[in-house]
Amino acid sequence: MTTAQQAAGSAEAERRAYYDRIRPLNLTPLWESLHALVPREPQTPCVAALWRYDEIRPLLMESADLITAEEAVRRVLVLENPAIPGRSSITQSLYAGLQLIMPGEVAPSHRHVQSALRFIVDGKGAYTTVGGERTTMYPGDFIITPSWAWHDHGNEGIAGASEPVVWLDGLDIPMLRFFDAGFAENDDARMQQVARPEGHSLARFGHNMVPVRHDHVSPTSPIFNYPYARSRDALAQLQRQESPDAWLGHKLRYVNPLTGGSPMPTIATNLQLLPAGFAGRTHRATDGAVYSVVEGHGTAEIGGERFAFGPRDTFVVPSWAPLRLEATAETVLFSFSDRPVQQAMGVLREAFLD
Ligand code: 1HN
Repeated sequence: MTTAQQAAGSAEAERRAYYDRIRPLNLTPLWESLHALVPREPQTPCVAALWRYDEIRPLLMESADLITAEEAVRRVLVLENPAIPGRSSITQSLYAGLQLIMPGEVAPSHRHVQSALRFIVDGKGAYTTVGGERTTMYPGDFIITPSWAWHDHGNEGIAGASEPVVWLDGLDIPMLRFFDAGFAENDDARMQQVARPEGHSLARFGHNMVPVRHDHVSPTSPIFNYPYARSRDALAQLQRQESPDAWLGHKLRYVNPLTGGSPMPTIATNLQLLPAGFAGRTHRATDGAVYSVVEGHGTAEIGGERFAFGPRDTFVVPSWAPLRLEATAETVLFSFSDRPVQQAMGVLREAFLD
């Protein structure tokens, strides 16, 4: 060993001894962790992953034999990012799960400060009641439960149909946990009293008009069901009328009609159409995103790894991972992310590559 090596070794030993002495006082040296705390670019622990609905559906149905919706409160299989198991998180900031409600079941009324979205994946005949208004849920509908709004779900069937209904839940649970700002309570009644007719909020706010003398702007959209039929029509018309964006295809974001911002303060949502044969360019953004495939088939290349997708599959794109989308058949994708929070903080970055 050279003299220089000996000197470095004893300096290191001195430092370790010093760290040992300050640890009991709850002190730690920044210079040992500075680079990890302030990375040159995002260093997410999360990985890309895809959940195949064909594989999950039988397991979801099996869960109905194990527990009722009422006993479970919410019968959900949580989609966990494989790199951070045990945290009920699909990204660092977002929760996702697939919820099942069988014919005749009720998921009892409660409320919490976490905001929730439902994206209907499979089956019809279920409803959700949010703040006293009920809406029937159809595949592809995007539905909101605002922070602190009472909500219960049920499945009474419709038009002779009586079938299991499955939706993708997206919540800002990890964000609320981060802030230690969570509150929740159960309702006295199992189901809410319905206070307004079905379709009321869509009639008032869903046609590029708002009621005169309605001056209460809340951070959550007053529309709580954005029906698939309408969003899908818009995409179909755009496809006939303009060429697709080279990175995103035809992509629309859902808006709160009173603000033009995202429907929920913490979560942005989008619906995009990729024409058959679409071969997109690569893009990335600091908001990791969760995708639910509504229609079509294709490939998501995420950080160089290829995931083949089909209807009802879910996949997650980690923060800053390069994403390239291809569609073999005409494809419709729903997606959500924490974009509004990053925008409020002024830290959102995205790059369109290739
Ligand atoms: C919740 O209230 C629902 O209301 C779904 O359907 C998933 C996950 C964690 C906490 C509350 C729902 C949830 C949840």
